[in-house]
Amino acid sequence: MAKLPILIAPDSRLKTKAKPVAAVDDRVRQLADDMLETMYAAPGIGLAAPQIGVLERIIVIDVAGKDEPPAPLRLINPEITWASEDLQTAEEGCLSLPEQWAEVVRPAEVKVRYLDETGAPQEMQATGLLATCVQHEIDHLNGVLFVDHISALRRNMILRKVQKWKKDHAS
Ligand code: K1U
Ligand code: ZN
Repeated sequence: MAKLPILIAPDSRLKTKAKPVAAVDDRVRQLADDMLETMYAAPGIGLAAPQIGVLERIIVIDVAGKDEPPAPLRLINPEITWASEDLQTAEEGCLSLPEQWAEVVRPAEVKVRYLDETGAPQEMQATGLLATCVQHEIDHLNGVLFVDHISALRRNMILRKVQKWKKDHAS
């Protein structure tokens, strides 16, 4: 396993649509494991491959609470097949926009089709934090950040703060 560096905005790879995975093989399984290690270390509850500079459609998620056993999910080529008309508002953060949070409105419930780490097709139904997180991660695969869902005023404020964070943390 390996912990990988996470890209911080602005970075053109975070604005690029990722390509589908052609075959779920040992390379993809290793990448998903490395992404989970990177996500747990950050710490975070999700991570998409473009955030580590890999433009492939792979996301990992674990929304288990502090007092629950880990529940890692590896989703390859995830697709939203249904979204509720009901919306929910949730506070979102992003490992590529450090220390920034904003309220984002999204469908309250989604169905997602994906391949698991064996390459088998699966479908999940998600509500609550899992619904928020899986939509946030699939957005990353399409080059979309949570700030693209908020007002231009809030977005520009956040992007300016992240630019300062990046300058202050440059090595
Ligand atoms: O994709 C990412 O950038 C990861 C992001 C996922 C996410 C969080 C909140 C709502 C929607 C999507 C994060 O994990 S931000 C960090 C975070 O949520 C967290 C940090 C410390 C403790 C617990 C959670
Ligand atoms: Zn993010």
